[in-house]
Amino acid sequence: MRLPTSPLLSLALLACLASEQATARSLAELNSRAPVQPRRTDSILIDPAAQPNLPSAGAAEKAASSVGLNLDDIQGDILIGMKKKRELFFFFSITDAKKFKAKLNKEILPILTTTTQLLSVSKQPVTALNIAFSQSGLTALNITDSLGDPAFAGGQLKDAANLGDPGTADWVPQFVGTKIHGVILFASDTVNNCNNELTKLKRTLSNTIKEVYSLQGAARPGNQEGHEHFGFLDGISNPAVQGFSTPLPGQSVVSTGSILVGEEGDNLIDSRPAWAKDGSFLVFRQLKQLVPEFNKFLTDNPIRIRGLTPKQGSDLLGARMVGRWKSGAPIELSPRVDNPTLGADRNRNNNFTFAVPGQDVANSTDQTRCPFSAHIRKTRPRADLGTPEDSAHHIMRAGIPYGPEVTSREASSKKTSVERGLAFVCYQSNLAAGFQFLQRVWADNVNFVHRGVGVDPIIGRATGSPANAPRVIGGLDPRNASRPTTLTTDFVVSQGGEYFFAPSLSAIRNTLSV
Ligand code: N7H
Repeated sequence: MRLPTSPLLSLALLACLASEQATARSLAELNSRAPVQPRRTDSILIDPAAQPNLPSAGAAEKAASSVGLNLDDIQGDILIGMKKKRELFFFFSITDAKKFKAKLNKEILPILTTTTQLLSVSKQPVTALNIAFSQSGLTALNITDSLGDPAFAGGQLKDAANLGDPGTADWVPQFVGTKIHGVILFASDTVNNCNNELTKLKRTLSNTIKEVYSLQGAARPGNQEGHEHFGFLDGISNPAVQGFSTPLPGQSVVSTGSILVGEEGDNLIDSRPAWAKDGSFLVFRQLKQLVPEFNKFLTDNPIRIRGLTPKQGSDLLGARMVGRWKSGAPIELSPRVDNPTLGADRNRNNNFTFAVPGQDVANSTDQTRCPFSAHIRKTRPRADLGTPEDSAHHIMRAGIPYGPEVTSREASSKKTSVERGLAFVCYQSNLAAGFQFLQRVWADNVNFVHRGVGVDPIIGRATGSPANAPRVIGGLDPRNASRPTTLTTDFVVSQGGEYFFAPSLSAIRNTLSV
């Protein structure tokens, strides 16, 4: 090739050639690395109108930088909430720690999904992947630092009685013992994607781990998307986390450190090992739900109020047990019939307290709108404990339903024959203030928020009581709040679980995998 005589032209041509060569080189490099993943056009996440929406990647980045939070270092599931379309939980034990650490560093770390990645569809991988370790898992990895959380250190099995579980006869056998060292979460829009990624991962980790157990979760189909198996819309009242999202009216606001260890607001910040920063304690509970039995109880015991049909009376009883209608509308704002427009309005569906104007909260006996025992009042009493609301016990719920829809045979026999329920997941920086507190101190306590109101009818059980022991619940009848209702079935049955710690990516890189 003849070179041009003009020095300017030759410079331009050389630059052009160099850039073409660079492009060719980078394409070749790209091709020699991982196969190009198909681009995602559809989100991994659901977005029901009633749930707080996620911030855009830009807004989250701006909020995060204002508090010095690095969303690229925080595993994606922690701040996202109950929004996955499909999620597979894979529980494993480590059989060769040295080889596992090498794989963790080289093969798993690069494919872990960060918070930033989940916030925009174009950055989402085909299947998102997160990892968390139990105390026995950290021990297997030779991590000797204490994370400063006794419940985590002891494991969930030790906590079973404390949480109100009537022994462990109903537990999935694999959760009994300390065999589970970790859990890998796969989230995608199809079960196939989750399974394909699991197959790849098992190949990658072969000879370093053993599969212990797995559970596939899925958002319910059609217009039940976002609803749990009893039919109620879920994930409405997760808190807004400072440095991440902007609160909606009435939404609780928590400090970054309520959810993330080592951040501002983590009350044990000084005693945490440095590497634990920006990790979070993950509670996993497999909670079986007896849906036909729950429905039968509602059908058999409608609240009889003039103007309501028996079906409406049954719906009202269910709504009073939960504190919200199936649409998500709070009964505090719509006390007699469902109001789907209110339920779907994220700007209004959290904007309430249970305070009655003119009544002293501490001595209030008024349950005409919402019973003291209702699930959402037990787990977030709002102004019942005074204002401003104490945010010490807020958690980030991130679970997903599992199991099939109720079959027509089950519906007609009013008996569960196929297991379904909630793969309950929540994140917090302190188990004793978060999940453990909500379950033990509030939901299972017959005297919270007032003496004798009974346990939470959805998840509450008096500690030490046998399975299906009668549970006497106050306040479910709005015409006569002192009339107790006795439940003789546990509609939610704990199948056990484990406590995990979901570390930051840098903790995995610099500490857990070396
Ligand atoms: Fe609950 N349910 O369908 O009845 N939950 N929950 N939960 N839950 C909530 O407000 C349910 C469980 C909390 O801030 C809603 O997002 C079921 C455990 C908290 O106002 C519904 C199961 C724990 C809140 C359900 C189950 C909690 C909450 C309303 C088990 C903790 C927010 C939707 C199978 C120990 C309260 C919403 C607030 C809300 C149901 C489990 C805690 C519909 C079926 C184990 C903190």
